[in-house]
Amino acid sequence: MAHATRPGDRPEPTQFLRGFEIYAGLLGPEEQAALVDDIREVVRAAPLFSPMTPYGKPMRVRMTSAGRYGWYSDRSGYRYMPHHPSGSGWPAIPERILAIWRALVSQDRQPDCCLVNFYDDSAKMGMHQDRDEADFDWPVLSLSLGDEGLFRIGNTSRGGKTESLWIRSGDVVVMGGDARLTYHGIDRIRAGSSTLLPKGGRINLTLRVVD
Ligand SMILES: O=C(O)CCC(=O)C(=O)O
Ligand SMILES: [Mn+2]
Repeated sequence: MAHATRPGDRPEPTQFLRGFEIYAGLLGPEEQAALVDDIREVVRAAPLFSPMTPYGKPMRVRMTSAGRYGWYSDRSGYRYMPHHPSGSGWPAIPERILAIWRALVSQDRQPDCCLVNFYDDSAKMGMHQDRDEADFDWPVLSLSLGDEGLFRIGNTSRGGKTESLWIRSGDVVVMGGDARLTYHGIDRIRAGSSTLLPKGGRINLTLRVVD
């Protein structure tokens, strides 16, 4: 990481927004490129798919996961699954990604799931809470690569005023504490804003403790 990583010396957030900790520019260009290689391996083992919402519409974002669990959705609802829709197990969470969790969240408990979201130029994600996990004391760590995404942060109940910020490649956001159940979403992708991914688009990784 670009910032200090000595044990016990955590990087400081560059901004707090509605209880979310923003670490702008935490990951330098070389680390971002290495993370993209890691994600390519994950996607080779567990191809991206478009989950169906419980309402019967396919999600605009394509997804897969690494870890003991992967996030999944279909007509039966949102949940974590121990295997990919193909029936294969999910690949392990790459070590480089776990190291970011250890530096910012915990050395004692690993995340169970690394959800991989891929946004093409026209993809977005509606306002939602992350609430399919058993224990909301653990934060969700979000890491972004590639094109910029307009991240909207709301409140702990639906509706009300919101605030938005552009999340750039290499930025990390930790959603925890009183903000663990704050509504959030991605309004749009700024096509061509990064050269990290040869074909463009945005990758977002979220690390989650599930059970
Ligand atoms: O893409 C992002 O920055 C947010 C992703 C997200 O909220 C989720 O996967 O639950
Ligand atoms: Mn979320």
